[in-house]
Amino acid sequence: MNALNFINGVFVDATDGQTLTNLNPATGQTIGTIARSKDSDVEEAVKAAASAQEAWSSLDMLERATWLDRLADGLEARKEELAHRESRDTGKPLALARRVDAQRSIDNFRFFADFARNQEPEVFEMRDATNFVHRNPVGTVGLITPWNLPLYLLSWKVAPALLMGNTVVAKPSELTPLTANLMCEVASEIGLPSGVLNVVHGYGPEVGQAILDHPSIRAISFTGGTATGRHVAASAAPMFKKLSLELGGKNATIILDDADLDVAVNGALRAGFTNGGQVCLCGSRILVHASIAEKFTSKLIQLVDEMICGSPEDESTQIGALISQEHMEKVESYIQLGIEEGGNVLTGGTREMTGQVGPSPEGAFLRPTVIDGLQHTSRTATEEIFGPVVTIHRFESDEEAIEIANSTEYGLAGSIWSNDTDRAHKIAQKIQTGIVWVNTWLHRDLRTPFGGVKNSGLGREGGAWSLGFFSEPLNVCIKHD
Ligand code: TXE
Repeated sequence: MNALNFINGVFVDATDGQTLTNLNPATGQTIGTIARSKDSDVEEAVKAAASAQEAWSSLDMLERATWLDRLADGLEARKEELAHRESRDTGKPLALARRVDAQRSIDNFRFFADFARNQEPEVFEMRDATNFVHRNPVGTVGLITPWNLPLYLLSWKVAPALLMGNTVVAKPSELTPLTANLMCEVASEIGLPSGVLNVVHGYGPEVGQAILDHPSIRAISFTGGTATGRHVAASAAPMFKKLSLELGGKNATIILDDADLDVAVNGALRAGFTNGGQVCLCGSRILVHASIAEKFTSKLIQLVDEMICGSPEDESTQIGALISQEHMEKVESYIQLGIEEGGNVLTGGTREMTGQVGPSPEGAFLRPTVIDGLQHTSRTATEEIFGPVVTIHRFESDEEAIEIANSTEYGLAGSIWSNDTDRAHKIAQKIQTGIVWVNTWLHRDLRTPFGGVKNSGLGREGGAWSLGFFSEPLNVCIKHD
C-alpha cells in the first residue's frame, strides 16, 4: 500500500518521483512506498488551497459543519479498515487502534461539527454602541503531526481548521502516512471541494520545513517532540505565523497515602503503558507516598508482568511493537542510563514477545519496564523516554510530591489518586501543567483546553481554544444613532 500525496482532490506522486519506504514495525516488513515531497510539492498544495479558499470560507460555518459530519460518517463506515491501517503503520495493538485511534478520529470530526452548532454570536453591548466579533479564517494553515496517534492527532487539527473556513496543507509523520490518506480517500468519496484538504508526505527537514517556510501558510499547528518544536517556532516566528505547539511530556502519576490501592495501581498501569508509553500524556513518573510504596510497587510489578506483549493483530495484546527499531534502541538506551544512574530495574527491559522466548529481531518489541531507586533529578527521571518505561519515586508529604512533580522542564499533564478529592484538587492546582486528572486518566471532554506549559508547548487545543487558534477575530463596533 503506497502513500501518495493528496493535492487538489487527487492522489499524485511527489513532483520529482522520489519515495521513501514504509515499514511495519511489528514485522520489519515493507508496507509500501511514501511520496518524498519537497518545496515544489508544497507549492502545488498551496496553490490548490489558495484556489479553494474563497469558496470554502464563504460557506456558512454550519454548512462546513455538515462537511465534518460527512467526513465522520465516511470514516465510521471504514472504521475497521482505519484501525487495521493504523495498527500496521504503528505496530500498536489492533484493539487499541480500534478503541482509541479510529474512534477518536471519528469523534473529532463529530465533536467540532456539534460544537459549531452550539456557538452563540459574540456581541458586546455598550451604552451607545454594539460590538460584533466576527471570526474570519486565517487562510491556508499548515498542520504537522507525529507518529504516535497519527489520525487521532491529525483529525484533531483538520476538523477545527476546516470548520473555521481555512484550507489545509498537512504533513503526517513519515513513519505513519496510511490513515492520513484514508481520510483523503473519504474526502474524495464525499466530494469535499478540491484544494480544501491537501496532504503532502515526506521528511520533516524537507517537506515539513517547506511548510514552515511558505509565506502563504499563515498558521502552523504542530504536535511532536520538544526539540523539533523549538525549530518549528524559530522558523515560524520571524514570519509572524500563528503557532500552536503540543510537545513532549514527563508526566507525574501521584499516589497519595489515602488512595484506593487497586484503583491507583490499575490507573498508574494504564497511564504508564497505554500505546507502549508512546503518548505525550503518559504518566512516566510514578510518585507514591512512602507509607504505601512497598505494597503499591509489588502490586504494580505483578500487573506489569501479566501484560501481554505480542503481535498487534492478536486481540489480547496489550503492548504491541514500538514505532521503529531506532526508537526501541532509544528507549533501551534510557533503561541502560537508568541503571548507570543507580536505578534498579524491577521488571522488564528485555526484548521479548509474550510466549516467545528471546528477542524477536523482526519486531520492535520491548517488555514494559519499571525502574526504582532513581533520584527524581536524574536524567532518566526528567527526560522524555516515550516508551514502556516508568520510574518510581517516594514522597513523604503533599508539598514534596508537588516539588517532585514540578521538577522537570515539561508541564503537560498528570494524575492524582486519592480518596479525598478536595485534597487532590488543591494539589492539582499547584502542579505546573496543562491537565491534571483525579482518580482517572485520559478521560477527555473535547471542550476543555488541551496543552502544556514550559517545554511541553505553546497554546491550547480543544473546543473554543481550537476555534480561536484557527480564526482571526474581527470586532465591528457600531455606534447607535
Ligand atoms: O517527533 P518529531 P518524532 C517526542 C518523543 C519522540 C520525539 C521524536 O519523545 O521520541 O518526540 O519523535 C516533523 N520541520 N514525541 O520523531 O521529530 C516530522 O516529520 C518541520 C512527542 O515523531 O517532532 C513529524 O511529522 N517538520 C509527541 C513531526 O514533525 C519537522 C509525539 C513530528 O516529528 C521537522 C511524538 C522540521 N525540521 C513524538 N523535523 C507528542 N507530543 O505527542 C521533523 N518534523
